Parts: sequence; C-alpha cells; structure tokens
Amino acid sequence: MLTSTHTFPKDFVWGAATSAFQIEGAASTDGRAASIWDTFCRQPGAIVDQSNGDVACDHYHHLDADLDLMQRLGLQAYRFSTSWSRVQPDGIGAWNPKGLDFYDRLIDGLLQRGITPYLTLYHWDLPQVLQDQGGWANREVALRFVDYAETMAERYGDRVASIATHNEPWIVATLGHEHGIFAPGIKNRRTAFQVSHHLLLAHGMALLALRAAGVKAPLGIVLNQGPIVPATDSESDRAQARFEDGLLIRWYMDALFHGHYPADVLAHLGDDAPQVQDGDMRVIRTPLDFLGLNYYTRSIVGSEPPTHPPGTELTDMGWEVYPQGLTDLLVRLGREYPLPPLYITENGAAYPDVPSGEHVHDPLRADYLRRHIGAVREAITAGVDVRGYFVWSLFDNFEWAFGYSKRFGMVYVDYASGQRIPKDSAFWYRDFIAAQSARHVTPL
Ligand code: IFM
Repeated sequence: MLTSTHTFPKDFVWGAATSAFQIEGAASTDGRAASIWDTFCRQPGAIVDQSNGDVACDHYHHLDADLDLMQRLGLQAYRFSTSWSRVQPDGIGAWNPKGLDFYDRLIDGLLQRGITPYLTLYHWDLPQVLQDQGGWANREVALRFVDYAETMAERYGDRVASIATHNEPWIVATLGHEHGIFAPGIKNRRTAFQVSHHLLLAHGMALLALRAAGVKAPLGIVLNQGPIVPATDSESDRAQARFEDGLLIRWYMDALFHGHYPADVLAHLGDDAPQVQDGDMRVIRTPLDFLGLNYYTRSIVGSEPPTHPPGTELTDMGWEVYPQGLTDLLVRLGREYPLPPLYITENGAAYPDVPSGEHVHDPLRADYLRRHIGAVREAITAGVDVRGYFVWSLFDNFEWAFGYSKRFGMVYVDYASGQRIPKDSAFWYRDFIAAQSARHVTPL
C-alpha cells in the first residue's frame, strides 16, 4: 500500500471512458449506416453470445439521464468516441445532421454539467461502405479519415479538451486483420501491417490538416500498451519477449516519436512489411500534443503456453492484476521517448457483477482502480508527466467479441430493462475524486 504524502498535480483530470459502438445502440436510427462491427456481429460464431450493437446500452436514447448520472458520480471528464457511420453514413460526401446533432447534445450536455469532454475519432467502427472499398488496407481510406477528422474538429473542436485520432491501432491491425477475431475478420499478416501503416499515416495526416485549419484542441493518439516479460530467463523466451515488445510497443512508439519502424521487426516481417511511400514516416512523426495510454495488464511470453502461478489475481477476462506494470511502463516510456503530456485514457477491470437488491457490490474493481491509481502516482513521483486518468468503463457495455458477457462498468446495466445501477466502485471513485478536489491526501 502506498501511503506517500504525494498528492496528484493540482489540475490532474479524473474521468471515465466509453466508445460509440459499445454503448450507443440506435444502430439504424436517424440515418446511421452500418459499420464493420455491425457486419462482423452477423458472422456466425464471431461474438460469443451472438449479440450485436443494435441496442447496447441504448445510450442514444438515454442521453440526458446518462449525463445526469455522470454528474451525480462527480466525474470531471468524460472520454467518448464519435461514430463515423452515424455522422457520415457513406464514409464520403454528405453529413448526417441528426448524427452531428447527437454529439452536439452530448458535448453541450457535458459542459452544462461541468464535465469536460475528451473526443476520440476512431474507436474501431469504420463505415461498412469504406470496408467494401478495401478498408484500412486501402491507402485512400486515410484521405477519407482526414475529411472526417476535419469536419469533427471544425464542429466540436472548440468545445472538447482534446481530440485523439485513433484508439488502439494495434487492436485494429492485429486482432482485426491478422488474427481475424475482431472486425473486419481478416486473417492476413501482410494486410495487418499495411493497415497499421495506413492507420498511423491517417493519424499524422489528420494532425497536419487540423493544425493547418487552426484547431485549438490538443491533438494526439491513444495506444494500448503493457510490459511484455519473458516467462523464463532462457535466451529464446527473452528473444520472444523482445520481439513481441517490438510489435506492441516499439512499432507504434518508434514510428510516432522517431519516425521509423523498429529494424528488428521489419527484418522479421520480410515480405509482410508494409509499403511505405517517401515522406510517410515524416507525416507519422508529426509532434503530438498528448499521448493516451490504455493499460490493463502485462503479458508473459515464452516457448511454453503461458500459465499464471497459483494465487495470481485474475480479472474476468483472465488478465493478471498487475499495477506495478503501469508504473514500469510509464517510467520506461519516459526514459526511451521524448514524450508529450500523458493521459491514462483507459484502465479498469471486468468482474462478473450481480445486483443484490438496489446495490452492486464490486470490491475487486474498486481495489483494482485504487491500486492502479497508486501506480500512476508512483510514476508521477518518478518524474513522468501524467495529466489525467480515465476509468474503463463508465457503463457495462458491448465488449467486442465477448458481447455482453463481460462487465467493465462502474455502472451496472440491466440490458433487458435499460436500468443503470451505480456499483460500489462508482461511489468509491466519486468519493476519491471529491477528496482529490479538496486536496486531501488519499492513502492508496
Ligand atoms: O472495451 C475495450 C475498449 O474498447 C478498448 N480498450 C480495451 C477495453 C477492454 O477490453
């Protein structure tokens, strides 16, 4: 337990995060068109509980009540994403006024309640029409993304605290295009690396376009990262860990901060390496105003299938609870890269929560959050410039290939009735934020 007297910096931001496809529902309402996740959900066997995002938390129709709930829970900030296929159903050309209006109401509703909006442009839900033209494997889609980013920034840029281009490009490229377990369900390594290059290119191009347009909001990107450690000290396990570190961490960080992909990974990829045109890496390296990091766990890799020693704490995802990994990650990145200010844009845990009367007791989640917040404080004490922390997630929601079978929320959602029940962790977080605002030192 950390009992240091260090508080968080005065302006440190405390929030919670969601994404459009995971909570909004209203999949065919007011002109929204299909995204790749709508299509993927219809593939037999793609989603464990055969569910989809048609209704999800029906946030689209509960907007005002959800905003009131956020205020009651004392959130200072809310991170959300816009649905591209809601605002530009064809992925090119005409904009959907009702879709744009929804995000106006969301942003204004947050501001009216004293909650600061943090916008993410792409949280995995590409308009299906663009997938039909090759999706992110098609370089042209980067241009479509710039167009989308410009319109979002022009409309909302003066009311949001920051704009992130992509959420977790590794997931999009690797799980969506190499392993095929996420939309669009492609299994081709060469395609996956071309996609990852186009995602980064689209990010850099969007940053340049938004800056040229005079957008004031700080601009950045959100990466999923965590330490990759060898299972044993053997040379082969250490080599494997180093390689996987290259795929998850160095591939993205080296490109964004050094303007090149890691040589060892490129050598390993051979013919599967992406086609990179002259000038691309300079665009990708466009300076960031902030970097968002999503942290959940560490990965242990080796020649034997990874096993957790008895007694290891695991979440309902089977992910190890390892707060030290967050400190280690932050300190390492701070040492190896010229970082802009950092935000922990996601951190949280799934547990099989069950209501008991009017309550949902989730002591493990509050404990997880408390220990990870302590890990962030340790990194700040070590000199890393972290400016905010967002819990994943505000609500239980559609957990991608796991459907509704995993509950990450601080707020329980009864999907049959739409009822929201704040869990004990939501009240713990509310009280923690209040104590921080009062500059009370909270033992973590
Ligand atoms: O639910 C996801 C989120 O969409 C992206 N980051 C990880 C979360 C938990 O798996």
